[in-house]
Amino acid sequence: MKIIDLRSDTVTLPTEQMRKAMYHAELGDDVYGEDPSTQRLEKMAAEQMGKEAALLVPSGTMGNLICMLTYCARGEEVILGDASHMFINEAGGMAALGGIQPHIIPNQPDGTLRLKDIRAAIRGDNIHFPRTRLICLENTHNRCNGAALTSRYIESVAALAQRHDLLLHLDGARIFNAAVALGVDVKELTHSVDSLIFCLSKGLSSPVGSIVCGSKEFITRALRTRKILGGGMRQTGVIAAPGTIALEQMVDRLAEDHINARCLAEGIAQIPGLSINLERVQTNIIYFDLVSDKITMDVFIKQLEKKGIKLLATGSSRFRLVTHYGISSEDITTTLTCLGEIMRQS
Ligand code: TLP
Repeated sequence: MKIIDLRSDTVTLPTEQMRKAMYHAELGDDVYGEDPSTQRLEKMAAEQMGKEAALLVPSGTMGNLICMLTYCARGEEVILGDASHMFINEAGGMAALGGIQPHIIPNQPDGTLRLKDIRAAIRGDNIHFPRTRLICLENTHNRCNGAALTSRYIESVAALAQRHDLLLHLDGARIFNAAVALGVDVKELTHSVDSLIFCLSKGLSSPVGSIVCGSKEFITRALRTRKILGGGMRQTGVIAAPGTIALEQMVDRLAEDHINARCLAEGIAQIPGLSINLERVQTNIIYFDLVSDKITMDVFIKQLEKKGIKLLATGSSRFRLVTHYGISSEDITTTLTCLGEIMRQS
């Protein structure tokens, strides 16, 4: 039985060409700055993002943490969304390791933070207050239905940050999904931020790695922070080589994942007992609710598993499905058939 794994785009396996590239990668010790494959990838990533420099790191979580620790001293504050991955899903790293205080404000359903909420969260100059250092955005927004933030919105936050002498960081784990969905060059979404991370290991299907991008000066400091966290790796060419292929070959095809997500969402909307807001479906992440009282979440999950379908429970009645390179349009049809059967029989 084929397993249709819709839990996340992190489950994607490297392509044949990526595996070959890993085998043949030109290698050196990256802590000495001598791994040619890594240097190639970092140069390409910086160019694509329109930044001066880039740094390969083991994961998106470490990339975000490196940026927070590089920017902020202990007791300083970061403004970010209450539904952001950095706040909810990164094990409180900035507080645990950096003594950095997250100042959360509500994420709107479209993933944005309201400018007036950001403004109100910026601390005044008063010895009683922590010093606000930075604002963080997330694009696409994982918990807000994979919403893509527009360049216009990001620029408005950047202008606000500048006016208050603050920095702007972007958790762009899925920034290419945003660019493809909005039909813009990715640089349009990154030019106004001071730093960003993006992941090679999600929709782009590379096995390991994320990239931090920013100014040369910032990346030089981030290199030291990466070392502190134990993220200085040696023959990183084995992960950089497939990462280069990810950037060269796997970006445009994200559009297929978005089409599959849309088909899946439209099918789910037709199934009695399941509820989905179609207006929110923009990229490869969809959320739906089980609204029938005839079947429990546990039974629903078990029955799907028996049919080879995996999904992620994210709330008391809520599920997340993510389309990716390992999911075909036939898999979408199969998933919808199975969902329909389970709900009919319950
Ligand atoms: N997200 C994972 C899980 O951690 C939830 C997923 O399956 O979606 N930023 C965003 C917006 C992310 O969605 C993720 C991973 C990260 C950062 C962290 O990346 P990794 O997993 O490489 O540490």
